Amino acid sequence: MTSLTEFDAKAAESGNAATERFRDSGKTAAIEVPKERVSLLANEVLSAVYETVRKHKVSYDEFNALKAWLINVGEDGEWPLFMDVWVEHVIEEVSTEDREGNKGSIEGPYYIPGSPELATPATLPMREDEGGTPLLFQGQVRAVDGTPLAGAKIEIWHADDNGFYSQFAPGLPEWNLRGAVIADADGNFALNTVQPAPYQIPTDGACGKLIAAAGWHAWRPAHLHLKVTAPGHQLLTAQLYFDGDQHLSDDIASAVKPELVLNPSERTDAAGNEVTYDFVLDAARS
Ligand code: MBD
Ligand code: FE
Repeated sequence: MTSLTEFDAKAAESGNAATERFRDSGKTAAIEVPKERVSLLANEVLSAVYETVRKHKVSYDEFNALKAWLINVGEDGEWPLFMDVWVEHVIEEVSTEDREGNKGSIEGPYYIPGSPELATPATLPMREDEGGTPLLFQGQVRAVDGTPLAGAKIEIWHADDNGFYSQFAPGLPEWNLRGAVIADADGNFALNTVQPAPYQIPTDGACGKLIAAAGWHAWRPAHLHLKVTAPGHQLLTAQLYFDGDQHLSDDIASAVKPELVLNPSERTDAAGNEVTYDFVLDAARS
């Protein structure tokens, strides 16, 4: 048997891996949504559906196509992908609208907690021949009042130069391009990685079918995912993008904000690019 590479990735496999991860994450364990709230939200969403059906006289063929497609979303394990691509951005928006510090962005389906902790200056775990332009990413983590946050943790994960995430495509080392950098006593951090490439969400599953059937595209701009934490402060979940990327203005996941776009410059002391970006964390809600 030949061993699989990342290029053998299948939507249903990455989808099912994301579904398993979500089930195991404990995110739903303690949630009890009050009956009144469930009724209110379910009624409003269904009313919006009825309105669309009446307005556009949705046919039985269209109704059945939708039913079949919804069944496939589940079979392909793509509910996490669907929810994160088409819904999470507005949840993120309303959840963080009172923040004074850093803008954030959506988590997406491919976060894995517990990545290796690395002292600054750090290099993310990567293969010897990892593709992509080397990137030195550095900055400082501060509170809203400017106080440096010593020992802040910067978790980072991103796709490789071919658009694949470790643990969601075969053949990649377990923690490839995933790590948790601990800032120094002045809140400063530096980490070495490679610049990711623009990324297409899986096209061979149910979400890809919707995209093709609607004549959309599947692209997200190249992005780094981050979670920044420090004691007494709110978790910042963010993504950082790259100036000049052709998908900044038409991200399929609607997750780009102007404050999150990096503009790296070429290094003069080594190969690759470098960029500085500081994180400002809001105090924990009291
Ligand atoms: C991704 O890499 C991603 O960041 C999001 C939001 C959805 C699908 C794949
Ligand atoms: Fe991503």
